[in-house]
Amino acid sequence: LDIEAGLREAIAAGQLELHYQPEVRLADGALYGMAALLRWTHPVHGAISPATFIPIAEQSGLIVPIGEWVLKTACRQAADWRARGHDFVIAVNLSPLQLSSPSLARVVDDALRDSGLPASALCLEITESAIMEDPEAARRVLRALTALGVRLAIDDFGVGYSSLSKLKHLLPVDVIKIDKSFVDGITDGADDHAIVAAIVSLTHELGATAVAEGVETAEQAAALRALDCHVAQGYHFSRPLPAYRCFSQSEIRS
Ligand code: G
Ligand code: G
Ligand code: NA
Repeated sequence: LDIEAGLREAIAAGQLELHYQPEVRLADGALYGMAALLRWTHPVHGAISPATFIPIAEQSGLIVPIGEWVLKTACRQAADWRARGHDFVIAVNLSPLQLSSPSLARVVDDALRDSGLPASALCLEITESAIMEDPEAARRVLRALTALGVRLAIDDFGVGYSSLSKLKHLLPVDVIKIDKSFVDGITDGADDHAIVAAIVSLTHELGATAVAEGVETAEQAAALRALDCHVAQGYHFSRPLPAYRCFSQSEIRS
């Protein structure tokens, strides 16, 4: 299977789809946001994981047109949900290459205009490591994005060893997503519990929202709630779902 050649055709052939995973407020179970996650179904090879194809899309530059499709599709879907009374923030992943693309702010602005989605309803997720690769360049792009009124999230926080206060100094952060690797050990390891407690408390001091990733059990959710972590995402609440299933029944656990 030539992933790069396949990906070149995937958008036009309608093989890409977004799934959506809820981000749930721990205090009351209300829906805080939805994270948009890319899925690719190859006509012969079936489902191919983003963990496999995103790095190839990144190396080949294909992530730029694919990312544009993701932004347009996620904004349209969120605007459609809003029109039906579902009011929340839609979170979209940006890859490092998109971050260094000079057209990013225009692409985001176009996606907002096309869909009619208010900028404040869009949260762009950037990994800590993508920012730290070139902090000055990241700062310029992120200023242009925040000038549009969108929110910014630092994804996979904690694995890159940068200090939160340094990040905050570089850019206006609205959301810190705590990496799953820390959430995994929160109920059985003193270290992970202490690390998550520190990240949550710093996040709040900076006026941002803490979102825990990869929450799989009720015990982890309870531990996070006790630490005053505001929001959680993970299989305990819901797997990522295709759009048509998101508000069909009560698929999302609170
Ligand atoms: O959802 P899943 O476990 O399959 O995703 C694997 C990885 O791919 C995650 O790190 C996720 O952040 C990333 N990913 C999923 N969708 C997108 C997307 O639309 N754009 C980018 N750049 N990364 C994505
Ligand atoms: O882009 P974002 O940080 O929202 O991506 C979250 C990633 O984690 C996606 O790849 C998603 O499929 C995956 N994921 C979400 N919840 C869980 C979970 O509870 N367990 C595991 N193993 N993966 C999860
Ligand atoms: Na992400």
